[in-house]
Amino acid sequence: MSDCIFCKIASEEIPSKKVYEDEQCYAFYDLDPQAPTHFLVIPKAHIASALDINEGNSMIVGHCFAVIAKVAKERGFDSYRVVSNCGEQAGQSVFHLHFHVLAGRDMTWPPG
Ligand code: DGP
Repeated sequence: MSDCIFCKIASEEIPSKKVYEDEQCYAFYDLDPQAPTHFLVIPKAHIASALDINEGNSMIVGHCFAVIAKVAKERGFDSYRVVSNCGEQAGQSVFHLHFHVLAGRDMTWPPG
């Protein structure tokens, strides 16, 4: 989508600190880290939020989670949190589906 900041990051039109890339997804460090390690995994295809996941595009979501596990293993994480804020009330500020991956500190629950 032409005016989507995460589409522009995935196409490297806007620079980011890349963590991982393949044909289907892109991972990069969050601009405003909430943990010692905090990166985002996004599908390259524009999906606005988790509310827009359906039978036709859900394979990419599974792929994103496989990438998260691969990067976590490579980095030796044995504990991490994956978060996807869906909708403004839940804290979503960028409307391109993304998975926050947070690691390196104790996490609280409920998240607040
Ligand atoms: P959310 O609020 O759940 O929609 O998360 C959006 C995250 O994206 C937020 O933690 C900050 C991050 N972010 C927003 N714009 C940029 C950007 O231009 N570059 C990077 N690296 N991160 C961004």
